[in-house]
Amino acid sequence: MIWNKEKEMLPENSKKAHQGELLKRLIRRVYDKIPFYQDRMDDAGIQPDLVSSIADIKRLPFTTKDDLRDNYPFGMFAVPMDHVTEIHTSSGTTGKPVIGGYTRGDIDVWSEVMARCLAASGTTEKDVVQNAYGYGLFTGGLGVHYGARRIGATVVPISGGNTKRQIMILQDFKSTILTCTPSYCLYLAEVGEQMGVDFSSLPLKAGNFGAEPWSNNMRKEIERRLSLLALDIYGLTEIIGPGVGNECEYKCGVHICDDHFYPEIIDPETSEVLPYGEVGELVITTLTREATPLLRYRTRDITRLIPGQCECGRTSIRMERIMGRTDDMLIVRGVNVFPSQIEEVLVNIEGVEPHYQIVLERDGALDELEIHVEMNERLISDEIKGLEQAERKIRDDIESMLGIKVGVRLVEPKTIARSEGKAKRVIDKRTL
Ligand code: DLL
Repeated sequence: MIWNKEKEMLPENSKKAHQGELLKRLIRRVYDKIPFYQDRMDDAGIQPDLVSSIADIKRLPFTTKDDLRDNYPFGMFAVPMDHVTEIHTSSGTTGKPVIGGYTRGDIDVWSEVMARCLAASGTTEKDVVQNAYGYGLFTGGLGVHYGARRIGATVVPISGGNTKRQIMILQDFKSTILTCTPSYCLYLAEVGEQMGVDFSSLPLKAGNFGAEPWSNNMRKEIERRLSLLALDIYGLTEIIGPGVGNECEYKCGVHICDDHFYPEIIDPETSEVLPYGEVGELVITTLTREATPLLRYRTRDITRLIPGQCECGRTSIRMERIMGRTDDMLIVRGVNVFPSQIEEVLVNIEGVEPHYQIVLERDGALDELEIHVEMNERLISDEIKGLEQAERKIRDDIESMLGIKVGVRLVEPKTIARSEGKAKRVIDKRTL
């Protein structure tokens, strides 16, 4: 379902003109209100009236996570504090968090883009949204909350965790939409199955899953085990939170709400803008954000923009599901490895669960990569031969994909720590 046909199906030319107008206003605003941007632009000799169309965006400076840290906590705010109605932070666990400020207008935009995302997975005012993203400083909980309210659906603000209770509420409240991280969703499936729940008999029909990388195979697994339509939702605190974009029912990329968030792809090494279709780092400009506007923010997320029109009728630009982050990418014996590649293989293998961890160690000069993956109950009761076969298959498939030797260790069911939010997939014990 398309929530806002006028905005989501804007013809190409009108969209470009609209984006250009917003960019002109944005530049003026950040130059006048944020000393950081004024200095940056003065240093680069950029006048705020330089922009005449969206194509001029290429001439503007980038903003990095370090810039935000240097201006922590409120140095990047473009409005006085009495206009800020809410503050959120990124879910990062190390160092100072990254801050997002919201005016009333920002919350209004957030509600609008989140309504688009939830509607894309079929949410209407008749639905019951079980929102298992964490409430609090993390943007997941309240972002979904605002969108569901805008649609007029019934929100169940259960937040993350307390998994047995989640299953009970799912059954008793007849929740039709589930929102949480994909790893937590699989954990819900596991606990529900143990409790003897038949998900196919529940009214659950769809879910918006995101906040961490996941694969198409993991989608299939979630859809099979919970009997629902599983769509990818993307976002980050710095830009708005969840709601930057969502897949539609055609599952061919995340539609970015590009009347609010302007995306570009750059080469992370050279910062050069890459043409549509090429893989690189996603850069986003917040065209309408009032409290914490950002020019060309380097997200560190790796993806590509997908040219062409989607069958759903939306004209918004699509991006491939996030392949990893520039800072998540492991370099193992010189080869770039993304955890999502390993997950893609594991989900296709009989007898193992998509619960895994990648352990990196250094033996002398060589990196050793070992994948710990849980067996399911069936495999564990199998003969040694069955276990060896499963282990060999995983190793062969991963080695042929990555082109490097890896170790595989099958571990007992339910021994890999479950997460209520974002899963921790990599344990890097190398001291470099
Ligand atoms: O994770 C916002 C969010 C909440 C998105 C709920 C979707 C659903 P942060 O904590 O600031 O915000 O983390 C942002 O998470 O830069 C990506 O690396 C990653 N991420 C978010 N969505 C996806 C996704 C929220 N669908 C960081 N696929 C981003 C892969 C994702 N990675």
